[in-house]
Amino acid sequence: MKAGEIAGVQEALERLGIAEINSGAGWGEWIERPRGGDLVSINPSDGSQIARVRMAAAEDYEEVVRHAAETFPRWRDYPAPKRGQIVREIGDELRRHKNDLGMLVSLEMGKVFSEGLGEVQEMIDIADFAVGLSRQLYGLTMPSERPSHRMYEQWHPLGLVGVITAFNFPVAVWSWNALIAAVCGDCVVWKPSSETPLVSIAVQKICDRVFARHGWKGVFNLVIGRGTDVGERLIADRRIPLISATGSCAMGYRVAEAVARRLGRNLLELGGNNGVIVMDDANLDLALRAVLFGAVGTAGQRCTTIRRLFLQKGIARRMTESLVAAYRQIRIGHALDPETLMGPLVNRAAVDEMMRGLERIREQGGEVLYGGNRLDLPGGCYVEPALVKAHPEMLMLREELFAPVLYLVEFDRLEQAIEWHNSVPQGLSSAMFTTSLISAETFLSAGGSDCGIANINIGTSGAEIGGAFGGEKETGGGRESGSDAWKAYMRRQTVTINWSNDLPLAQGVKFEL
Ligand code: UN1
Repeated sequence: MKAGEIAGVQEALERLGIAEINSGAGWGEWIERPRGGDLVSINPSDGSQIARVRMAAAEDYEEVVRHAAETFPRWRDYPAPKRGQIVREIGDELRRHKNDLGMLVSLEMGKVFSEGLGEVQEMIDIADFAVGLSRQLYGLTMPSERPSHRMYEQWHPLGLVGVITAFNFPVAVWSWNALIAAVCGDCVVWKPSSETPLVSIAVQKICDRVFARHGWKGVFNLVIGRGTDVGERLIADRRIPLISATGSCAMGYRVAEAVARRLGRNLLELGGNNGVIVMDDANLDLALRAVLFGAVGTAGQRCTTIRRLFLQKGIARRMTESLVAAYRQIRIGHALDPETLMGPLVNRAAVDEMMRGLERIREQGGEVLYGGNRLDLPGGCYVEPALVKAHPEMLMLREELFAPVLYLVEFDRLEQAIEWHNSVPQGLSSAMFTTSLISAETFLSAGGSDCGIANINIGTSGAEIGGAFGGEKETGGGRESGSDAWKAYMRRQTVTINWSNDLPLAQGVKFEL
């Protein structure tokens, strides 16, 4: 089945203006023929070609960044609440195009339609949040130790922000960065994943139209291209004070190194290896539903996916049996089929990676209780999700295998579970299922979960935009989205004003002729 043959898809692509050959480089105008070669966007649900994109080469990158840099001083000086009004209109347009965009997300990377829609809703939510924020970029005032002196801090726009996004949340994570950066007064240069070029072009086009209504271009900018042509240039570019990147830990090490070499700032959102602890006293029905969504949703390709499940001895057998029974019922198929619960992996390489991972799991003594097979369906990207009985010392437990593989580990005591839970290099999201206040508070205390996100009676994935999102250790330490994550996109200036005719020095220092 061709992409265009699925009911409504061709019309959606046309409404979004991406049905044919697309330019992958623009700042509000598109470079007609960028010179970085062609990229074909493939639908992993059936292996068909969706459309074609011309990628940016080094000179196209230069042209885009030049426009962004020229725009910045004007955008910086445009009042923040007015910037917020433009973001409000972007939110309105996203609402209008929610179905088409959600469908395109599903088509390009294979998450089921309901999750595709959820992704667009996440963009709409952050737009609303950013609008409010545009009137709340507050600084503090502090009492001065000197008479007739006033001290305060103010937040200024930072400049250009480079945003590198991954295939699994191809547009939502961009919006966390871009919509907040925009109200903060920054211009954004976006390098999306090469797996998802079309949906990024569609979003850029929607934003372009809104900006054009207000006489702006160059605030949001897009460069689709190879890592060597575009990615490496972006991270090394001294005109770009902040690089926000989402992806693997390996990618994060590369970005951090290149950005540090020029003393730039980075905001990293890297691998997760998220654990859930289920206590004997938990509501198991709740735990089962949460684990299913957290481990199988997005075919195990969220950075927040549940990968390690720690089961207390008293409920381990029951929970394992319920999971196997539930996994048997998971309907696997085309991402846009309303019956489907789990779509394909993003590409064939991801399937190979999962199969290699499962081999290593078996070598290390892991026992596959269910699933883990490649499925012979069109496109070649389908797998069964896997349940693996694992020993706590298994090396694979320390890795993020970006596929639907869930490790089950039994434990006796809570302290033991917390120790095992924390004994991995990554630290993004975590959860506990319990009805005991003492267990819950132990998990949330400073000696409990070492992750950036810790939940009780909720899975590890599906965070709301209102909180700060990000993790510790090899996850990279960045915080995006809600709360005060906006501060990463601005520079803080501490101001002291002397409104007297004396010059008292701080700390009582005397220095007079
Ligand atoms: C990601 O997988 O990179 O919490 C982001 C969640 C989503 C975001 C995931 N709101 O699962």
